[in-house]
Amino acid sequence: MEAIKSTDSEIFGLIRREEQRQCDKIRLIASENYVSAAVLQATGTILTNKYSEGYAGKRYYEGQQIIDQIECLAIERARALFGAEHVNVQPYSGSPANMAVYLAFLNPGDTILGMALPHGGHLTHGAKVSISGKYFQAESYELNRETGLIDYDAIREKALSCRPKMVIAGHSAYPRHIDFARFRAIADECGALLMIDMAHFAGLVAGGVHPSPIPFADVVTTTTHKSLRGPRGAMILCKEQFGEAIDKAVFPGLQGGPHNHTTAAMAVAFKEADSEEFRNYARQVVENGRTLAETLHSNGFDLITGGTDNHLLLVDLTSKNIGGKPAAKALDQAGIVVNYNAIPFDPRKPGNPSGIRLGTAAVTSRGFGEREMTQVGEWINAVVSDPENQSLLADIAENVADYCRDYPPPGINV
Ligand code: DSN
Repeated sequence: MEAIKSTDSEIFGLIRREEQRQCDKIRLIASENYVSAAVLQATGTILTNKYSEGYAGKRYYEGQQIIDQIECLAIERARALFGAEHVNVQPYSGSPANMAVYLAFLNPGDTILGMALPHGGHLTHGAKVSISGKYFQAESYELNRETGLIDYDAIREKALSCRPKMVIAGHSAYPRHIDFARFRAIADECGALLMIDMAHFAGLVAGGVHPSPIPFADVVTTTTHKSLRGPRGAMILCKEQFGEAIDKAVFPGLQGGPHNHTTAAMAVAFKEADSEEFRNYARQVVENGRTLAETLHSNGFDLITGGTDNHLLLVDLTSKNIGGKPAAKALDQAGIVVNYNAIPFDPRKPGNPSGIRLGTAAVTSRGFGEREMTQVGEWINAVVSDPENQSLLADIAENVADYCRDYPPPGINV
């Protein structure tokens, strides 16, 4: 970073501090991860200098001899990794990927049916504040009030009554597997397309520890930077018959030139994900989720659905007499970074909901196993039990930073 240091000492200093923060804190934000040094290096290359509107063999600027090869490699690796017929690696991130799918298949005013945001869905699945809820007739399904699980019969009933043009499965905060075959059957019965957003669990699918949505969906979208451990970006995977519509929607429908440095970093990440090492990582992510769930449960925490099948836990703090926001703030002070999150049928406002969301993808990348997750669960319990005790929070933060020193994250060398 010598050049950044001499050109812009302010930004250099801030990057260094962020590196230190990422090393010293326990990152339990379910959508975050640490990329490898190789992915990081690819992201910071001269590929950022090139414009490449179009697709390999059909670009609108010359000089694509190398870029075409990079994009084709990324596509081929993604196709092999996920067993997909057609892949587009150009979406800038998850929200544009979802918008491109809507642009490909829907007209303004068409009906879509997705999981409600406060029940674990994503903004772009039809939330009223999002363009997906403003331009489309967005209907939503909720979780079962008693179990916190997806209620497939209720979704079927809703789909048959609102007749969506597209059914959307996938989530940002649902700790269990999804029955993709049930969603396929519901979409077929009401004549809808099925889009599955696997952003959160794509790495677990690649690692073979989560059912794959590919055989069931017409279109699958995913970011590449969550459990998949790639750069910030996204891709769309679909049946061959939809490939042309998807490509046209991404470019020229929604975006301009692809971010070639990101495409290269994706290719590197897909290569890394196609390995025994990554499959072991994915297994450990899920094991770590279970261990954290057990530790919290034994300390009296209520978990939505009672536990987890994936990398994600949704904790209801109602019985602990604390809101999600003050709990998240106290945990951050203690060196444990989480986000506050609504729980299904949350009686509290979104600005200070009843829950926190935890994820194990990032800590597993730095080598945490069951022993470490038990320790993390005990620290969370100590903080949530006494969140205003400043000296306790400071002590835990110091212990956390010491502890983290033995688990250097990939890609960071401080
Ligand atoms: N912001 C992501 C998450 O935290 O789940 C979703 O886009």
